[in-house]
Amino acid sequence: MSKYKLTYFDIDGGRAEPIRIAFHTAGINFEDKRISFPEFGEMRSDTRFNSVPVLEIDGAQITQSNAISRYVGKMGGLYPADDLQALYCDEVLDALEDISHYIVQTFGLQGEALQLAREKLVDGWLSIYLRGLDELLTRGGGKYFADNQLTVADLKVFVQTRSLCAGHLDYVPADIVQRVAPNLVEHQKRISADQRVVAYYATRS
Ligand SMILES: N[C@@H](CCC(=O)N[C@@H](CS)C(=O)NCC(=O)O)C(=O)O
Repeated sequence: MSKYKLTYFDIDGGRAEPIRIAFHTAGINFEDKRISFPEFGEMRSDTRFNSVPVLEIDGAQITQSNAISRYVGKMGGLYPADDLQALYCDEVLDALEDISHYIVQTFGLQGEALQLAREKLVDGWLSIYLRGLDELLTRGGGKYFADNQLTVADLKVFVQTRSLCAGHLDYVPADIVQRVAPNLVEHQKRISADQRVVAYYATRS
């Protein structure tokens, strides 16, 4: 059996969270290495692309959260075997990466510059992507994004919408998902109640 070590920030969210849930669902033991921001600063240059998450498989470093999600998702029955459904799943995963990219562009800004950038984000890319994801959920049948069952795409959307609804970002109203993509709020509730997700968070409390 391979040895897995996943390194990411010590938050119950972000790019590593769907991978952690998928590992747990797959019943695969992994070292959940959680680092502080100063610790990241110290190890940053040792990672392949100066970023996390990093998955080590028997000591060999793998990067790119979506690729890792697919890999672990396959082992946990959370990735479609059908090619078209896999494409649907991948489309969602990559759209979420785009959202992260636009959000990260506002990090480090302060004061009025932050407010302006966040308001532009809310009216622009964030609304466009939330609306698009709402449509993709409808395409998937309304409950899940692909395969008519829980996949890593659902986990990644759930992690993002949960964060938005928690109001973690200044100047991004906590009701943006409700206003722009109400189906995603229902989706978030559905995924958070999924027994595999509940079982994972039971290990965190
Ligand atoms: N495409 C990469 C992006 C990784 C990434 O940007 N990670 C952020 C944390 S969520 C990071 O480590 N950023 C480091 C930095 O900007 O210095 C992935 O999906 O894993």
